[in-house]
Formats: sequence, C-alpha cells, structure tokens
Amino acid sequence: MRIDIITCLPKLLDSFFAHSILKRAIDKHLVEVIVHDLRDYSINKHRQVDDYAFGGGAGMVLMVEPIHKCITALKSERTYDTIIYTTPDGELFDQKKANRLSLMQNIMILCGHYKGVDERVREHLITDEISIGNYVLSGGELAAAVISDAVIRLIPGVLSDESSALSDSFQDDLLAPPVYTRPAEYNGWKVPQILLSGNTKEIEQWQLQQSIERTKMRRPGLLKD
Ligand code: 6GU
Repeated sequence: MRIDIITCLPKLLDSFFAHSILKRAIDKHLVEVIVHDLRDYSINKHRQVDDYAFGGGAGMVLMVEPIHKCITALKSERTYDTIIYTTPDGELFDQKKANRLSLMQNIMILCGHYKGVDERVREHLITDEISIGNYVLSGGELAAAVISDAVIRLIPGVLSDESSALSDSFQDDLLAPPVYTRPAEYNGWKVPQILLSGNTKEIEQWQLQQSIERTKMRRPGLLKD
C-alpha cells in the first residue's frame, strides 16, 4: 500500500510516522507513506497556498491551483483508489471504512485547513470526504494521521500477531474484553480466576461474555441483535 498525504504542515505528520508500529510497517516495506508539502506547489515565490474568501468572512481558504497542481502531479505517477479530503463535514470514519481502505493499493489524503478549501477542489478533485468525529480540529493533519494509523495496522504483517487486529474492539461490533498480566494478585486486586485456569474453551466463553456485557453497558448502539 502507498499513502500520499498533502499538507501545509508536513513536519507535524513526519514525526507521527517515525515511531512504533507505523515506523516498523514502513521499515518492513508493508506500506509507503509520502508526505507532500503543499507549499512546494505554490503559485508564487512567497510559497502562498491560501487566500481571503470571496464574499468575506474570517479565515483563509486553500486555493484551488496549488492543490490541482499537486494532485495532478501525483496522479500522473499512479492510479489512486481514493482521494480523501479530511473535513469535519465529511462522512464519519469508522472501523468499516478502515477495513475497506486497508484493501486499497494507493490512497491520497488532502488535509483540510482552517476555513476550508476552495469548493472547486471538492467538486472536481476529491472522491471521498472523511470526518473523524463530531468536534472541530484546527486542521486535518490529525485526522489524516488517525485514518492512516487505523488502516496501516490492518495490513497483514504489520501487527506481530495477525489475529490481534481481528479481535480488536469494533472489529465484530463488540468491544474487546478486559485483559490482565502478571502478577495474578497485586495490592489485594485479583485477576479473574478463570483466566488462570488454563481451560481455553471456558476462557474464550468468558471473554465473549465480557465483550457482550461491556458493549451493552458502554456502547449499546453497536449491538444490532
Ligand atoms: Cl477531518 N478535520 C477537522 N478540521 N476537524 C475535524 C475532523 C477533520 N474530523 C473531526 N473534526
């Protein structure tokens, strides 16, 4: 998989991909993440990429030309399965969307910014618009990072135990059960006895039961039947 991210704040994203599971996935060549500085496609020597909104209103708007030039340059190299714009008025991101994106070869993400982008970008260049939740961030970079993280960890080989992505919260519309590690008792706080029993079948039943109860209590909206 290859993910191309277009942003005015490339440094913000570079550090995100330089650590932990995402760094390992990149080092193992399971995914390539290329961050592009929109200012490299500016139309003038001031590296300007935004301008005042026609009709007034607070905040600068990203101009259509630098974005068009950047996207056109990227599209001349490969075919994209999706060109995503991160925006609070996009479709809500969820595990199903992450699963779908994890099957793609080439993903492009344009990060939203302050007051938005010239609407012609959305009309003519973008194929999908994604929000990561019902709150407003100061830019789309964090959203691009969230989407990339959720997608990359689903690529086979990225997690050391491949089955662990499948047992995540949300993967089957159930929250994950509680987990414990040594010691079996700390400060008088005990690990549930069943987990120490060695009875795999009963442990799995207990975990499923816990998942269902947790989902009922905390996120009843996830339970369909
Ligand atoms: Cl994708 N962008 C911004 N700026 N705010 C958000 C968001 C995206 N998703 C939720 N809030």
